[in-house]
Amino acid sequence: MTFLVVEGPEGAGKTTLVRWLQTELEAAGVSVLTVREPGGTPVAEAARKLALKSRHDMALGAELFLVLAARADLVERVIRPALQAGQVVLCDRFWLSTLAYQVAGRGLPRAEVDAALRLATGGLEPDLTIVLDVPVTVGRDRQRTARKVRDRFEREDDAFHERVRAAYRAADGRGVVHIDASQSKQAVRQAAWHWVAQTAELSLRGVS
Ligand code: T5A
Repeated sequence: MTFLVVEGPEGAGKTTLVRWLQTELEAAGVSVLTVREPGGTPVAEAARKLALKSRHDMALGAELFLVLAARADLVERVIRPALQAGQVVLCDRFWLSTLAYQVAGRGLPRAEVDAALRLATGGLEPDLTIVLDVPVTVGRDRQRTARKVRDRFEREDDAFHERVRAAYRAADGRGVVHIDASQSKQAVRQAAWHWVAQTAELSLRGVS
């Protein structure tokens, strides 16, 4: 039972790293389930569409509860069953995204969001959270080069994204590690694999 999360600001390379980790873990004989947030169930995908693509203005609380509705459904219907079945779960974004975007970015109050997060996840915490760090301009350039269609968050100004980045850089606590993602993909993979291998090993020892 190992729950791994990759986090970081826009264009940090999360999805690229998650795909690579999945391939490497599978090559090592590990059964892996990969998910991304928000999304991963029909309800969560519907909430994602509203939160990211809606053309209508929305209350900040509405945005928060859309991402939390997605998370609640994903945790209960996909992540917990997979962990209970002994799979490693690899998740592209999780609760730290909510603290970075809805608390630091949007300015919602931390204590209330923490309480709502606990309700949405039932207290589930990752064993490892890899936080990728890149300067805002580097992440945005990467998105432009990848010709990504901009969503509601990506259309926010640099000040918003600097607050998001600062929140990620300040993140600490159980299982949180930071990697300089302005390095080459190869260097990022090497650093990430170090932590993933260590965490999976510890967890395997724990259940044997
Ligand atoms: N959100 C989400 C909230 O507000 N609250 C929440 O609680 C949650 C869960 C999700 C949005 O939802 C918000 C935050 C987000 O705005 P998304 O599209 O799923 O949106 O996530 P994004 O972070 O926007 O995805 P991106 O694709 O922009 O960023 P990634 O995944 O970090 O970057 P990736 O891997 O796609 O790479 C981008 C480009 O960079 C290259 C890749 O090849 C690719 O072309 N690249 C590198 N280039 C050079 N060096 C490296 N080391 C590189 N790594 C990758």
